[in-house]
Amino acid sequence: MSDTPEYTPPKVWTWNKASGGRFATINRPVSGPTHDKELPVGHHPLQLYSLGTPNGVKVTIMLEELLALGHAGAEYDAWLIRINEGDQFGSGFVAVNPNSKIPALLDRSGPKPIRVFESGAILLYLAEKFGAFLPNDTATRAECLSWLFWQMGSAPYLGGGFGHFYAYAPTKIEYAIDRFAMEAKRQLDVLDRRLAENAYLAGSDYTIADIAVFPWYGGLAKGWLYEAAEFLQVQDYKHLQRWADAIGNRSAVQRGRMVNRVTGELSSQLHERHDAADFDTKTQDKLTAAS
Ligand SMILES: N[C@@H](CCC(=O)N[C@@H](CS)C(=O)NCC(=O)O)C(=O)O
Repeated sequence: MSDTPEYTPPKVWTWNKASGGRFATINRPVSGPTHDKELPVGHHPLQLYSLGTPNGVKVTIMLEELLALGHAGAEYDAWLIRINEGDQFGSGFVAVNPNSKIPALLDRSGPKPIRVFESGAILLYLAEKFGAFLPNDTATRAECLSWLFWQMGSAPYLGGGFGHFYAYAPTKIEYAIDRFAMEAKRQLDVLDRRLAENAYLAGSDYTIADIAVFPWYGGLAKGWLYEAAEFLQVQDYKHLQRWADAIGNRSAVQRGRMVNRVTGELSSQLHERHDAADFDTKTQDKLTAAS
């Protein structure tokens, strides 16, 4: 066991602002806006307010996939919400997502704007709106929705549990890391077994279930999250690796991963996306850097 000193919780919890950890400055025990700030609005039917984290990337991948299929109505403006600077607590953002978390979508294509928050709800909304990446057949649709909701329920153990305690917490707590490493590996195994028998999560077709799961578990398998590839021995999940490679090679996925991204190589960061041509500038940057 670790030698972390014993903590006895007080009778009543109070907010310790100096709790430390990577996100200590933005965490609060209350909701609602902290300041007045309107959100910018662009020309396209869909306005996305987001950041290139695994939850944000689900939506930009979906939008790029829809555009690649020829759905012009999926044209979007992607605005950057810098959560480390508290943009999610501006009044305009809170009006679109009362939960103050990215991603948040405003569909302005109809007579009245429609807000959608929670990445799983956004994927489902877009899939239904455009009739894409959601199977029609009852059994396959049920399988797709089951994996979509599996992702929504499971990823908090990976991000808020394993990722938090392994990479971000101010002290390394053996008990917490053990508990969540075990759960992360169990989840990887769940996916690996499913993908041993199916090309994609819902069966033979690529769906919103894959789009939801890829940024988290594909990212973990490819070593993009928490520098934990060796610790979790992700190379052992062979079927997950095969699936992550197949999805990661899709050009819409590669574009979606660049949008609202603020980390990694500069040439892979497209802070805001307002036009398909915005990616060309970035490709040009990459070529210039390579020459
Ligand atoms: N269940 C939500 C989770 C969204 C979420 O946790 N977003 C994080 C970034 S990945 C965020 O905005 N955090 C800001 C904060 O907690 O203040 C979803 O899938 O949309």
